[in-house]
Amino acid sequence: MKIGIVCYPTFGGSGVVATELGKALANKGHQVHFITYSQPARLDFFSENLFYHEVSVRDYPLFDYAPYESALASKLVDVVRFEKLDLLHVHYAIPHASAAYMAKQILETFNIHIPFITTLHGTDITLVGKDATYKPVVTFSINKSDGVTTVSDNLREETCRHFNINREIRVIPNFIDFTRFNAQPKDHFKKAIAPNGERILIHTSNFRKVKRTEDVIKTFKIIVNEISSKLLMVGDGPERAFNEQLCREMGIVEHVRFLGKQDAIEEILSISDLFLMPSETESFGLAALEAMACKVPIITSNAGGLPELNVDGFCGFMSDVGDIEDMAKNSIHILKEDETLKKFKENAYQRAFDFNLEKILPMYIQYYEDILKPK
Ligand code: GMT
Repeated sequence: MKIGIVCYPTFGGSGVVATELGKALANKGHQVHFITYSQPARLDFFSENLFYHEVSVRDYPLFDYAPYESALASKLVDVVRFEKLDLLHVHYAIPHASAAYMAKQILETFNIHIPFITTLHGTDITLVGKDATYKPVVTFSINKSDGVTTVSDNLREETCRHFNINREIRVIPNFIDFTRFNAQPKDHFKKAIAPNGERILIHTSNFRKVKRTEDVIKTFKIIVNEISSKLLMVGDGPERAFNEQLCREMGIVEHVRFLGKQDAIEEILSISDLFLMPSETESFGLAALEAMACKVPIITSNAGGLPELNVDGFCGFMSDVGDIEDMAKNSIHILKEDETLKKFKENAYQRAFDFNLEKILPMYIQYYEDILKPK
């Protein structure tokens, strides 16, 4: 198949899933064309089946806001016509689904019929999409997509609850590539971070309000009073400066390191003992799955789709949003005894296997084939 993938090319979860999916499809011999405004973060190597088409937005003094959606739709028309694509797969509804719909209508005038699939990832529904600013366009473009997937049952339910949806939505969860994400022996690195054998806790995110990074720090403060430990805060975003200040006020700076954005996240996960994700909402929780694949148990909230990933008491624990006392108590339970930690680490790895790329990729391929089948 010749597939066009549209996504946000950043470190965000939807961009990561779209890029990893494209890479996996290319490995299976499909031709994959990424169409976006800059090279996707994880597309940093050569493959004969992978192509990248940049959407450049022409600026003009009249524009306060350059019209990216129109530029994307025009680029889609161009790439579909000249690369003879079979299918478009757009990740994150806004503005990708409506741009794909527009491109599809334009291509009809050339007698080219191209189906498009929209994958909803989370905030395009739960935060941004349901806002009146975008809601009519999101509703329309979901209903006009030839196929729609969500990354969890919960996100499908949320989509149907908040939007007037008149079509079937298929659930295809996030996945993990074990050839990249696995526990690697990085003892020298562990020693540098935790020279006295401290337990290492980790949080990775884009430090937006929805991630409740403040809860990570407050939970850690309770833990460090009881267990000798270090906290790694990986990523960057609007809450980071405030979080650093909070650590100073709480007197825990020497136990917390803010590492900023990191490419080789699997190496940092490999030295970690516990992953914290207290999110306000989380449609799936890809970052937690990446941790589990590296044998790191998870402490999460029970929001959104997290109960579809975290098996309470097996690979980690879940608490109500904001219940930092409970999160700290559960963390201490996992971290206190070596034997308990070892068991949770193995269980985390085992649970991650349910989302192995090799198992989830065929679901996407099957869906593409279903959509392409003549009706
Ligand atoms: O929340 C993020 O980090 C980014 C966001 C996105 O759409 O780029 O992530 C969402 O999509 C991921 C991949 O499908 C999911 O694993 C995340 O749970 C989801 N984030 C939220 O729902 C807050």
